[in-house]
Amino acid sequence: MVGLSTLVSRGDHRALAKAITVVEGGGEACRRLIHEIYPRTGRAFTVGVTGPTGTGKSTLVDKMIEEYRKRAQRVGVLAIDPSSAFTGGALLGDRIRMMDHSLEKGVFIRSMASRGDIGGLARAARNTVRVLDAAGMDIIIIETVGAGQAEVEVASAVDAVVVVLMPQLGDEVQAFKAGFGEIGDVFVVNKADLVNPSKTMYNIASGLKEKDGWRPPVLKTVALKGTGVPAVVDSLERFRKHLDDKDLREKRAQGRIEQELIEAAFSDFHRETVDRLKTRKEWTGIVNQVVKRQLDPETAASKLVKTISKLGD
Ligand SMILES: Nc1nc2c(ncn2[C@@H]2O[C@H](COP(=O)(O)OP(=O)(O)OP(=O)(O)O)[C@@H](O)[C@H]2O)c(=O)[nH]1
Ligand SMILES: [Mg+2]
Repeated sequence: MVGLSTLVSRGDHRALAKAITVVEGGGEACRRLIHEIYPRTGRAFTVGVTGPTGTGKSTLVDKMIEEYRKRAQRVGVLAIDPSSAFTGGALLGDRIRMMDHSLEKGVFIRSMASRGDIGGLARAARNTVRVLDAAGMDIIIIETVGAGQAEVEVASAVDAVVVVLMPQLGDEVQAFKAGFGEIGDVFVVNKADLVNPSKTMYNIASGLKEKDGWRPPVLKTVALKGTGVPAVVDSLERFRKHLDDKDLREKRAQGRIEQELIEAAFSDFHRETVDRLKTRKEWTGIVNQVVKRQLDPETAASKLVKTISKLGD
């Protein structure tokens, strides 16, 4: 029987969907899969697309897929849904809107629910990127909403970040100041058909700083019609070249691998330790003592640290 990882590297869509489910589930099955595919990753260019709700990210991603297909690139997309139930409708809309491409061999689209577990989500997202990378996708796009910790984490897991805003939202520049300015490599002011975007573009550009010799461009688009989208893709290609020319890709990867390993190791350590701790009689004893007020929680915690450090023996 042909293994899942082999099917993934052949770009088999059903195998891809299955592999991503494995990765989402985590644990031993995920570890085995990543172990097998990791040597075949590292080729894809990964792009995060983020910004406030409703600025047109999904519409833009859809048009970016089209543009990349014209350039004979294979594209994988991971849409991270906000956990909020209010967006159920928009979520479905996203799926339908992006569906146009999903039957095509060179495009694979998947969405993932954020479930409020940021660490787990970032880990699943990183591993999903690896699966798509091993499957031969040239470009991998991750769409996230907002400037919260999840976005910052996901943003730190990709090669390039596109921040999508729209003109005169009123507080878009404020939202921008609240964190988007730091994470973007390319800025897009979408819905340029509704309001003249010049002022917004100027405000954004004047707040940006050059980073490692790259000044993030500010572009305008009408994603609905595809206007300006080739220029977004051109900018991403230029940014990719900039990263390669200056050997920045490895340097940036180093930082995010460090972060990933620390998070993954501590998360696994935490889970395993809790499981083991709960099998010990000291655990029940200490809990009971605190319940009966024979022991205070602070002293109990320090006793547990000692118990935990002996677990490894
Ligand atoms: N007028 C105009 N409307 C647009 C444009 N791009 C997107 N829209 C519309 O804006 C709405 C939101 O677009 P989406 O692509 O779903 O936006 P999003 O940023 O992905 O939204 P969330 O994922 O919910 O944050 C939809 O009704 C789109 O049709 C544009 O360039 N011009
Ligand atoms: Mg969207």
